[in-house]
Amino acid sequence: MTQDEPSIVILTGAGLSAESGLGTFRDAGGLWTQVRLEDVATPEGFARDPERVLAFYNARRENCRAAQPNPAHRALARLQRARPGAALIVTQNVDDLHERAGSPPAEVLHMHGRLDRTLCNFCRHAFDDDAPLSTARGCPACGVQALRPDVVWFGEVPYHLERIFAALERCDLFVSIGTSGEVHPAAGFVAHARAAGARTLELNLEPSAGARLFDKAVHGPASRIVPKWVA
Ligand code: BJW
Repeated sequence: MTQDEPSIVILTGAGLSAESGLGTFRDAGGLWTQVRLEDVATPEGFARDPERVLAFYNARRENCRAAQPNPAHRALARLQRARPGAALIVTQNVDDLHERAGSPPAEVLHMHGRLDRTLCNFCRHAFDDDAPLSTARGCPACGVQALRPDVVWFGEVPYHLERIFAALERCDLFVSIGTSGEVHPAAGFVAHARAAGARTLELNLEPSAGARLFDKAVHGPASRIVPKWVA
């Protein structure tokens, strides 16, 4: 294994940022119990009512800016800084709390995109920008008024999949933190890593949908169990 080939792949989900005040999706009181995901997190929902979708994400952007990394984000950043190139974070989270906790940006792959980036739904130009979105704003590249947050909705293809699957096939250890294991393709990563020979560990509040595929599990709040695992 060369230095730039990670030996640990860490998949993170909404549970990691829950104690930073950002809501999860499927827990009691989670986002998908408050709004219909078909309305706000699909290309069809955006086509039907773009103003509604943009208002939903403008509010999420504000919440994200106000949130702070918690001890679990900081512990993962310490691990990465202690072992440069050895631990790759693959996050489903669209917040930037890994980076703000000190994780090297090149070692964090945002497979479901980022709230602080904007995408033109017409020409696919993507750029750093978290100013409020509206249907009146035009794309800086093509001028068309079709801007949206650069996040991956249901039915769209997640980012960085080639690099992620290559890392899963080479890693010695796969760790899943704060994710329900309900959403594909991320839900299949544990089986993929395991089939390629990795040990597997789940750190979550409760057993996830894929719980039987993990060699070991620790249940509890991320801010407690992640620093303990890293130490
Ligand atoms: C704590 C905690 C604490 C709480 N400490 N833990 C039928 C079968 C299989 C697949 C499909 C199917 N029908 C359709 C599909 C595909 C679909 C899919 O998976 N659907 C399922 C729902 C069935 N997937 C897609 O469409 C994806 N694209 C795709 O498949 O493309 C095709 C393709 C793939 C590969 C190659 C080529 C083509 C895209 C999925 C996009 C998901 N987007 C969202 C929204 C992003 C933008 C936004 O934020 O608004 O991503 S949905 C939402 O779910 C978000 C999350 O990243 C994602 C995962 O959620 P996560 O992180 O797991 O959160 P929760 O809430 O579910 O779980 C939190 C967990 O934390 C819980 O277990 C808690 O207990 C725990 N927890 N507090 C520790 N303090």
